[in-house]
Amino acid sequence: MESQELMTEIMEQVTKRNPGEPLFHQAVQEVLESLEPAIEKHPEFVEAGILNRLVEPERQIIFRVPWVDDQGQVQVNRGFRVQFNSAIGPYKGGMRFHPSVNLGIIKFLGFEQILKNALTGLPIGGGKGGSDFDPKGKSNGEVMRFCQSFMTELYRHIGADVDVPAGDIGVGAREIGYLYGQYKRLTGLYNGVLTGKGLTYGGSLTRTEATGYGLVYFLEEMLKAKRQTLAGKTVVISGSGNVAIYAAEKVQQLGATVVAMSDSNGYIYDPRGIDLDTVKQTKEIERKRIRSCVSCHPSYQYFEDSQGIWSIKCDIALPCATQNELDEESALKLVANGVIAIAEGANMPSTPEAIKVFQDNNILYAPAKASNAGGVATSLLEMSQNSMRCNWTFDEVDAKLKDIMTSIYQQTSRAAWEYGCEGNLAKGANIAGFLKVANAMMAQGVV
Ligand code: NDP
Ligand code: 2IT
Repeated sequence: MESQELMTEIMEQVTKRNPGEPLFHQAVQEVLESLEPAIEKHPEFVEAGILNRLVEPERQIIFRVPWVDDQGQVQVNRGFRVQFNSAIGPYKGGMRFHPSVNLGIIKFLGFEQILKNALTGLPIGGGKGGSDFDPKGKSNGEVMRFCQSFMTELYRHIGADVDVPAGDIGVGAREIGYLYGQYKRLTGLYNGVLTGKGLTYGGSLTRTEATGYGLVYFLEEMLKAKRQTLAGKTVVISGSGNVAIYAAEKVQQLGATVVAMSDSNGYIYDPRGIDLDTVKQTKEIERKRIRSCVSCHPSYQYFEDSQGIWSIKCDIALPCATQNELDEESALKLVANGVIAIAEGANMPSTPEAIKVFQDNNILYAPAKASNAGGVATSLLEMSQNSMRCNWTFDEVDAKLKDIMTSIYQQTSRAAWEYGCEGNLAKGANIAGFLKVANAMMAQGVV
């Protein structure tokens, strides 16, 4: 069968088997489209049904999460863990707590995670989980009771050598702490079963910063290839959560100016630059909206429209909030305003149409599964330290993170070149990640 025909057939199967899951379809489609040259070189993968197996999760767990709110009312949420692929190591991937979470979102994230984790060069398979629970506006007591109930089911399915969850949207240090406490209570085990732990109970230095810093290390490599640096550049960053804040911190350290940041309500803008201490205080400590930053900095302008952030003139755009947040219209505005590079901190933040705009206009484009892999890579460094019963310094972990991001950039650009699409890092990332997973699956037989 022609490889194109095979891809169409697999896509039809995915759509039929997973109805009503457009984000999962989108993620699979983007990967399949780019794998054609790899499949043509490796007919043995087709014969072994590698692609058909890759798009079907090994296991999908859905469970009830009952808890009692501060008014004494019983609340019921839904919990998910999708253990997608364990060919190269234990399942690994974050957990998202957001009201929009459903099985399709977890599958799209889990599928992306397989190839991302392969690109890190570390022994981790792909998985993802979460819940439609909304931590926003909940008291610490409510978040704790929810996390305890969630873990009371999840603990049966995870383990330090089985499946190691971490954070994602809505799951940060507070949630990981409550989840870890309950896991330890239920199992009596003190091991590295979750990553993103606090520094006092097994966490790793640099894990908090890792996704954002890693994104900027990847961006630096991409710019270096064009003899450019970050110094003096103007940067727009969407989101103001974990990834956005530490991406902003690193670009500022490297001499660029972050002129705008956002949340799901709107964005703040100041051409002289955003003060990160205020953003950290507002978002990490006070858990308030980004517009509150204006009270400390009257020079900031606030716009109640998070999409509008892409109409700001900038050299570099870093989408770090959520999927499909940057569409064709926004991409066209960025290009018209002279953007030179886009690097994705969020998972699948650019729509397929936006990616086409970047590629058609020769804009440097760093795809999420390569450029945001620093978070999960540092999670593996946390697991290593837990197993070795030791702690590395901030600089040691940061240096390893930087090496990993450089290596991901090199693998990705080399694969693009080898498979006839030089400069297309999106295809390069998919091919390089896929080849690792496919070779491991081939070696292990039909399982
Ligand atoms: P956080 O919960 O810390 O922050 C999320 C940010 O994105 C907030 O500013 C939030 O605004 C905004 N946001 C969330 N949902 C939406 C939405 N539907 N529309 C507009 N804005 C939204 O999450 P992270 O920073 O950890 O995650 C951000 C992205 O990075 C996600 O795509 C995640 O999958 C990805 N990622 C995270 C990694 C990690 O280690 N944490 C690793 C790799 C990727 P608001 O407060 O208004 O909701
Ligand atoms: O999307 C991601 O890579 C994450 N949310 C981090 C996963 C992890 O296991 O650290």
